[in-house]
Amino acid sequence: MGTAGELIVDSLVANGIDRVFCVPGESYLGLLDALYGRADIDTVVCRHEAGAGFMAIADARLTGRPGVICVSRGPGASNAAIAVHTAQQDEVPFILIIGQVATRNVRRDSFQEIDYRQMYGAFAKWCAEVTDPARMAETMLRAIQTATTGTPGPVVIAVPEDVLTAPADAAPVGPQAVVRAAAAPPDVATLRSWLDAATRPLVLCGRSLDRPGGREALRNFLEQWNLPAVVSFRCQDLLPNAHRLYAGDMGLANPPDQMAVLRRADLLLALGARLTDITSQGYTYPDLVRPQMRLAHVHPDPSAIGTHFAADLAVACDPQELLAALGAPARQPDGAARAKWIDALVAEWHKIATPRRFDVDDGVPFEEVVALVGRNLPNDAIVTVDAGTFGVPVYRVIPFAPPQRLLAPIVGAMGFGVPAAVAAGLREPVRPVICFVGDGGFLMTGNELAVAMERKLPLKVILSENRSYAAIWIQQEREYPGRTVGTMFANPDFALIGRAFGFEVTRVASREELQGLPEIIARPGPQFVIVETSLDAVRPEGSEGS
Ligand SMILES: Cc1ncc(C[n+]2csc(CCOP(=O)(O)OP(=O)(O)O)c2C)c(N)n1
Repeated sequence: MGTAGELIVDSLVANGIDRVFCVPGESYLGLLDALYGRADIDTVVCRHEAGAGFMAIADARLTGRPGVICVSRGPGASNAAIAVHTAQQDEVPFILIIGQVATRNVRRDSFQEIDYRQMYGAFAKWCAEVTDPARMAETMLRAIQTATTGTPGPVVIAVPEDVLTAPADAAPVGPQAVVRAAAAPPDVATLRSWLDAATRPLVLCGRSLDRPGGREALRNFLEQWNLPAVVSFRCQDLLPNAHRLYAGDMGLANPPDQMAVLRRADLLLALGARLTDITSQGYTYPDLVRPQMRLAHVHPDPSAIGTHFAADLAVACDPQELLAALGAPARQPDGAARAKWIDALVAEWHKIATPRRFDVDDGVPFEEVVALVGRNLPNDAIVTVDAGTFGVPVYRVIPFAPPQRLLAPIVGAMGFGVPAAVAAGLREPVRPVICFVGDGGFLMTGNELAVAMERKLPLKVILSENRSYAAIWIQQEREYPGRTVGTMFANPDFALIGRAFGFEVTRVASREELQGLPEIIARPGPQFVIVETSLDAVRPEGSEGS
């Protein structure tokens, strides 16, 4: 008979999970021991639980399976909190396993003890404390089901150290059946008739389509029905951005002219998208609570529908199932009118997406760096982005096209970029992985480059050095002109840091030097590019934060 710790590992493996990220702790030795010598699961040793969590999130984004991290009690579990929050807002299946204090000491305020059900109760989808090894199989079943279904999200499992080593007489369950609800035929018929009748339809597509087959189904649907689409916040990689039906994204600061056109839609089909804060432009698009246009909201999670915006048609189903059921239109819409509507939308998007020229001499405008990378982006590249003002052009001027991937924190958490790149390099060793990160975010995590070094990952890290938390500095300049505080800093020698992690380092201090960037990115080994970034270039109004 195996232990409860072994049952945890067997349950993960039975569900296709072949990698866990961890920082070890004395409170879960029994689980670590269950990972010993296993060829079917890769244990990635990390240096900080936040980075481990971000790696697991990026891995989950690429596999569709839950990302898993194992951490120690109190301090380890506290460090992991940012990943739980990110998994919740980014809709990522995620399992955090915590070694809890021994059962005899639970709720005694013992050394490093936390009640995780209280701590994580506010933002995890589910939080369990397993006090009986006989409940381990059931707990893993529910953990995987909860993390992956509806709106995917984080699950926390705390297991006392003595429970981990206790015998557990159960077989692991897996692979578990996937919940994939189909739309009811009357709803499909209604939506078909609405799509047919609409003069100015608009599809707002979101994270639920970020899974195998989702992108292809979406593109096919839009082309068949001749429908323009916008993507929800930071989901640019759902559709080719140069496609004639791509009308941009719902971002941190969509211009008023673009919003005026979007408001003219007479049918909004929210497809696999949650209408949350940024995507709904601060709950202003569509109109709260009764939208100005017909709203059809399709999402796997019924609780994501009708929470802020009253839907005229509410369909809780898998978006891909709905697209399959919708099929092709019976007749093509009026060609000229539809073309005019699409043109109006796409014209606004092109105004935003066109890279700008900057007349500055205090460094390299990072938008020009991003535009150059975008023009030379390999077809199968994975781009990871941290949070900061350097990242803003990534969402506008890189014309993403599947199978290229964008791994950016929807929650806007700094520190995500580097660990995400490391996880992507581990998962997709032959695809080019490019990471954009600022000098603030790089030092929030960054230690994950030790894993890149250990596993010999040829990552391309492009670090924007402007010696400031510029995204916040800009906002201070706007709201408290001349009174900036807490946003400027001194930097260590990043070239030494890059070399210490085994990277070849290049410093780009001028536009002339920038021209060599595509060649550097195309080199086979790990590359660390430090860009002397202009602050003047990000001074204008309308710059974004996270
Ligand atoms: C973990 C975390 N802490 C704080 C913030 C608030 N914040 C958003 S962007 C930003 C500055 C980012 O600085 P840097 O990485 O240097 O990029 P820059 O804005 O200078 O381009 C800060 C502090 C955040 N989003 N996440």
